[in-house]
Amino acid sequence: MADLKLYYFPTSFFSQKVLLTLFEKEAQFREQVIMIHAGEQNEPWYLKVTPKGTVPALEAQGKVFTDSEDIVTYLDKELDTGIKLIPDLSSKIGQEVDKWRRIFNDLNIAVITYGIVFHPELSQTGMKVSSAMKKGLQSAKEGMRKGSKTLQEKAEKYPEFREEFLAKVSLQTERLAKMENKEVVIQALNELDTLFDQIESTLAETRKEQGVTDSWLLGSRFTMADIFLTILMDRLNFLGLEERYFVTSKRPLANDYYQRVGNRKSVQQNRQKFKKAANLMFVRMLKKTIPAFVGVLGVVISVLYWRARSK
Ligand SMILES: N[C@@H](CCC(=O)N[C@@H](CS)C(=O)NCC(=O)O)C(=O)O
Repeated sequence: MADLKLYYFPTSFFSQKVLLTLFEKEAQFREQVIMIHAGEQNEPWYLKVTPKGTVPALEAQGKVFTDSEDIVTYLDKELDTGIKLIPDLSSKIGQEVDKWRRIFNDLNIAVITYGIVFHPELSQTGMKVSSAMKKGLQSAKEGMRKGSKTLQEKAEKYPEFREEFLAKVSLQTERLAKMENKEVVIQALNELDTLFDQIESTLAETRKEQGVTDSWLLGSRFTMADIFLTILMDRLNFLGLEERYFVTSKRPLANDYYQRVGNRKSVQQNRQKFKKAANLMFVRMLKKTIPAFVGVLGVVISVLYWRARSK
């Protein structure tokens, strides 16, 4: 099996797509967390890995893949673990999976996620975040507002990555305008309602065709369409929007799907990673806000260690 190294951040939607794919395929991989809320993706060393300065990125067989779609396509093709998530396009299921990948890829996840951070009143039940993660998201929000200036300064400081930084400035300015515009966010949330109607009717059709009640989106086989649907539902749940999109009284099949998918080992592994992000942010917040505390803690641990040894 190829030596794989994944650069990612656990709460990043596109990183989750790759992580869940790796867990589904039971793959072995090395990993490095990139603290995107602290701007580590814009450090020169990481830009040497991927000039795009985004996560995820995958190093494999001397190459670097820098887009989650390319990464999952590569992984599914190259990792011969007996589990295939992207069926051949010549089959009916292959075409269906392809259709759903396009549908999910058209969603503007950044606008949906940060749309809720900017307009929390649009969340049904409130975001499910620890205080550290809330702070991380707030600092990401502020970072985005100040982002253009920081990136422009970086463009001057590191002329070899000037183009990349300036491209990011225009992308982020465009995104920020969308996230800050409540109407645009409401529109994106309304489009999700239409999508979930389509998901509910597809789940009903699949059940009817298969004659079973425990099928996935397109059949008994868990595919890349399910990877997308799972991380989308996890994201909406995290944003406090589960009651809007998949509460039993509204879309019972989607709700049932969400309960069942939570039993998959891969999904649990992915959720563990997500939880870890909260700890990473907490440690960072601690270091930033009370560096002396970390120093004192280090001294206390050392003293306790030497005392224990000398007994
Ligand atoms: N199309 C890319 C999108 C990657 C992307 O936008 N990643 C976000 C996190 S979900 C990121 O790295 N943001 C930090 C930044 O752009 O500086 C993919 O599918 O991999």
